[in-house]
Amino acid sequence: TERINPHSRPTVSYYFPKDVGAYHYGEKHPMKPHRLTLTNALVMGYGLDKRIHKIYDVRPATREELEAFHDHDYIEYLSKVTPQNQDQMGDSIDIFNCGEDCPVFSGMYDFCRMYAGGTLAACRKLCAGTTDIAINWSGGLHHAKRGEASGFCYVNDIVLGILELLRYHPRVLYVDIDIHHGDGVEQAFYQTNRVMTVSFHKYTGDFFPGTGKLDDNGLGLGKHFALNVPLLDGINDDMYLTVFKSVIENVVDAFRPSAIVLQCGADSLGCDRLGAFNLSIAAHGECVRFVHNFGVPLMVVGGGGYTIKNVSRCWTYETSVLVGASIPNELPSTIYDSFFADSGWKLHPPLTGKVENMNTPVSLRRITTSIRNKLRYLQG
Ligand code: TV7
Ligand code: CA
Ligand code: ZN
Repeated sequence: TERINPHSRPTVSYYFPKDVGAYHYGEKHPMKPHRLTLTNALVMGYGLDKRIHKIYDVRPATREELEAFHDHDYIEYLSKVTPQNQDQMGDSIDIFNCGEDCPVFSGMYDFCRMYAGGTLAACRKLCAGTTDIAINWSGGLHHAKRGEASGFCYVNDIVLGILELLRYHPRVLYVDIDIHHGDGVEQAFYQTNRVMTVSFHKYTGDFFPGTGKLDDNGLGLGKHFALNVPLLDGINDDMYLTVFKSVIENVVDAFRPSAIVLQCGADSLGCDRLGAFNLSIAAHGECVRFVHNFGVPLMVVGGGGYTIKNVSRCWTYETSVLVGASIPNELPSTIYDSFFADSGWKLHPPLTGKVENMNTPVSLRRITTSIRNKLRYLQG
């Protein structure tokens, strides 16, 4: 099909649900929606909005839209529960897994409707063919299941977005560079050959969510259409980029996706409060550039990321990569300047070398070779 602008720069659409950064999971909780406000301030501060085709506020997703994936009873619960009435809702807390990781906070359902509404609107725009790239940094909540919350995620905007893409796209590739396994998305599409899921993550058995081993590869029609890249603590830029590029190049070759969804969880950066990898913002962004360069319609979402000054730096840099702008290392001055003093207000602070690298060239070689062999089943 023909592009709207076959000869000019790709069109980039940016989705920012108004006030999505104002929600609070709780004082001690590591998930801070405020990082979205910081990201937006830096994106605007750098003037990247001038390179973005359009910035969209978002219509919150409706109950019907959420029920395209989620159970009716679960959405009913999310829409009714409040910090005040959650004790009266009895054991529903246990049934729907809202507790410490996924607390019931004020405005929680509106928060869910907003980030999901952003990803849905973005995917519809990609289906209409009126944008080449769509960005929703508030999305990417990859752990949510059909009938329960998990790992800071209540509603799975990625699954909802991919279901929307599947109306028009024969094959959708999902790539996940959050340090956690993208279990909710993998599980939702584990039995279909129309969605290929690929997650890069820390895998040690005790690290959340505990799934995502090399040999979990799909079931039924979906056999060979789920890939997992289990990594150890402290992986550095060179090793990560070697594995990432090798795997993704082979995957795109074999699967030939008509659309790609990229989850850019920034907890894979060095110095993350919950993570244990050693990636720089430049390397994280290089993964985005590599996927972008295939020239396939692309949905980009956020995800994890718990050292919020670095999350906002990272997603700002990645926005610049996607719009094809090169931006200076000197951060623009914003009302949030105090967050960025650590590096002398730089976009690329030193983040590497804090955790010992437990990966070896041999352990990584084993993974890339195994994945190349698994992909041979696809060519049929
Ligand atoms: C996509 N790690 C989400 C990643 C979800 C990780 C976990 C916490 C955590 C929760 C808190 C908190 C925390 C300092 C860190 C087994 C448990 C251990 C709850 C205390 N501090 C994403 C989910 C992971 C909540 N969960 O991929 C309130 O860390 O390991 C676990 C499960 C049981 C529950 N307890 C933690 O990045 C967005 N949770 C402080 C306050
Ligand atoms: Ca991942
Ligand atoms: Zn994560």
